[in-house]
Amino acid sequence: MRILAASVVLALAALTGCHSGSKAGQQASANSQFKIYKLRGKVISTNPATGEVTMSNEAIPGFMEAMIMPYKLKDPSIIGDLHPGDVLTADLFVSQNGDAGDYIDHIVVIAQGKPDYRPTVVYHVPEPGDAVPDFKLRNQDGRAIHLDQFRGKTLLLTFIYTRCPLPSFCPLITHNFAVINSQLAADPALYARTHLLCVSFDPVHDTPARLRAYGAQYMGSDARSAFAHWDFAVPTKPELEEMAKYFDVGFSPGPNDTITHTLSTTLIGPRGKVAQYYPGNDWTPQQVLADVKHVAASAG
Ligand SMILES: [Cu+2]
Repeated sequence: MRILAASVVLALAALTGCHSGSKAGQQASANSQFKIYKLRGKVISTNPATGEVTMSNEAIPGFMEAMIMPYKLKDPSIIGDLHPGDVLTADLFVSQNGDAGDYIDHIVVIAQGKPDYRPTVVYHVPEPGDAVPDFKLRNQDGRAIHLDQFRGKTLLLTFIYTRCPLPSFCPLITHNFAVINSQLAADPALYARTHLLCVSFDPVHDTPARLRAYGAQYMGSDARSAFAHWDFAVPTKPELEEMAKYFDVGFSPGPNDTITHTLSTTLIGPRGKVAQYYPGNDWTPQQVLADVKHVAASAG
């Protein structure tokens, strides 16, 4: 399996474990809501005492200008792995209710300022044209499915877990999928050439029955036919690890038995290649629907 996209030189895991649960930036209580932005920039300096990395970042359209500012690391223990001159991407979690600090997580070093460390986990950032491996999962019917079975169709894939308490995370993404699903249904020819897939990263809790109930909630039906166009599936733990690396989705144990995670949505063309990648939660159903139509149409 090809792990590195052409532009990705190195990556390091920024997934945090339980050891970091008490820091200020991580009080993601069930009420907190974060908006996630993709941050990209160059490290200017690091401060191990505060767990902050000062970066010269590129503009985030609609949110912030290009500037130099410090960011709190979700996992301060990785600060020794970051060096002035490193170019990195990260997910910037911006608290929407002000009582929890902003932080960055899921850091990918794409160019090193100083080549002196070895990454522990190598992530892949999906890029158009990348061949998607034939990942295997079990769906809401308890049936084995695999990605290659959707060859010939345009496949929209995202990651969720059914217990997610944050309205702007999994519930929002699944709602967006429901909007896309019903708009596709309005065009039978397009509907026949497309498929949706929600992948759970919670194999312990997300049984087929639980996935079916969750899906039915968003589709307004638990009829078998309702799932014919939209699967909810979960891989085994080892398969999930590979999928997470490939699709650049990060998750780790969160407070109150939740899962702290990033978001990752990928549009896959009929030949099994990445057509478009949408990190975070700031994409709209209209935008993705337009891309789905474009990919399905250009495939002939
Ligand atoms: Cu979630």
